[in-house]
Amino acid sequence: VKKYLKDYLKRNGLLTLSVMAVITGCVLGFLLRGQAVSTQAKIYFSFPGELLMRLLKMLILPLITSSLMSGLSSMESKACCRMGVLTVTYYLWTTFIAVVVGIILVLIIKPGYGTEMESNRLGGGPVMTSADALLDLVRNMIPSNLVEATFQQYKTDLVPVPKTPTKAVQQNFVYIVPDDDSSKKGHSVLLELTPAPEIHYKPKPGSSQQMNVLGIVIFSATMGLLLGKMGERGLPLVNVCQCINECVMKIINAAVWYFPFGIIFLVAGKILDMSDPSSLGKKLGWYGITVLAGLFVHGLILLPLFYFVLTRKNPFTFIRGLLQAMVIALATSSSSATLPITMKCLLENCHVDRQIARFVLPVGATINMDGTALYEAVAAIFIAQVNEYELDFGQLVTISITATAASIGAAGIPQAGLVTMVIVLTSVGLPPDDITLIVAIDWILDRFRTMINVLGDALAAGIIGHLCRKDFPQDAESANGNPPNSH
Ligand code: DAS
Repeated sequence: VKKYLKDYLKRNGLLTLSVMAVITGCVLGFLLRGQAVSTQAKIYFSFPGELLMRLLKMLILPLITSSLMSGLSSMESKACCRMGVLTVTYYLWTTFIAVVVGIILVLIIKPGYGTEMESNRLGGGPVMTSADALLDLVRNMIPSNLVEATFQQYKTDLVPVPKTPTKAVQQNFVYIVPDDDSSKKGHSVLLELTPAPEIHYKPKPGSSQQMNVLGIVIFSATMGLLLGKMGERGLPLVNVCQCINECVMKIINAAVWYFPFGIIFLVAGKILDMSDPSSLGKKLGWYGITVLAGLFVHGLILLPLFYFVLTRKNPFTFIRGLLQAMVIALATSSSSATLPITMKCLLENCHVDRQIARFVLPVGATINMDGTALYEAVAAIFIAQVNEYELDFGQLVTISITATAASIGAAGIPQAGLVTMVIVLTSVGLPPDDITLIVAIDWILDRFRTMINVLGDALAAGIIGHLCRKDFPQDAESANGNPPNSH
């Protein structure tokens, strides 16, 4: 029995502790909700959870840059292009399928019909069109300042625009005074534009939440490819990246034993802050059930099916190796913050080739968010149903495209999907304010869609690794599950 327990704890100790931590956090949070806990006490109580989030966020930048630069630099360029095309094609395909699953379910269940929810009746003109969304996505790929952008990552928020019309003065719009106005002949004046349209919420200008991670992924991938072409000359920097990557993985291996402790306070602190569950009532119940049903169908039926069809291996054995990452995704509701653990699970439990994992995961955590895409499509149609606004087929197609684009543009941070939701709503003329209808349970749904985002990225790495196995024969370390060593 002692030997069995020792083996079990060696293999599943952390996972067991993490699951127990989530349960303990929930119990503790609901127990404390009944007490009068002061704001200051809540801050102190949530501190271990805040440390956990900061630790994970701290590792994102060095992990993404070192993984991509060291991983891509050691790849043969043809193999690398094949892998890149396969990866992006697979991501777009699974994200679109997730949206279709969500649309079908929300049209069948019809959670928004007959709800007595007060909504901002239609009239909120398009604040951001799907063209804006696509432009924003491309804009985010080329951040004007990589370093500064990194530290903006978690400042993205919705900006409540003051109700009174504000005058938007455009600095460089110059109006030449007509000749007949002798008092100001030939002068130019700044023209004050008419008051900005009455909109209440919009992503803060330039706060493009994806600017940093997507920009850094593109920059690091480009650097990795160029380093690979430099041959000997690039080796010093490649070795530096290999060493950084190895150090980051060692920090993760050491830090993971803190996670269960941090998870308890992270989850309990969130529960302390959440709005009163009874206020949700049944009106949001069917909406939440629709989202969760969609995530279940996509995450635990379709994605494993794709994995089985493409690799002929048992997908649930692979998913078993990812459980630790999915628990962290559930606790943190941030796929970027979960990235270090997802990388560890892929290399040590699922034995995916390091070079594959180092490319597919950082890119996936940035642009592949099946759970978010499904959620945004369901939420938009739910809001249309609440407004008794019949969407035609063309609008459903628009929602599927903008939900896919919005999920690509969403950052892997808590409730990012709520922010990019504005794009989907305005693309079909729905009032952006109606986000307020679904905010109350978003913090719960966010956790589950983040789990599916992480699962989708990891399964993709398994599939791409299998399809490109001839290009990347697995090296010994990652084959027998030892932590990766630099070469
Ligand atoms: N929380 C986001 C993530 O980390 C998903 C979302 O907000 O939709 O993937």
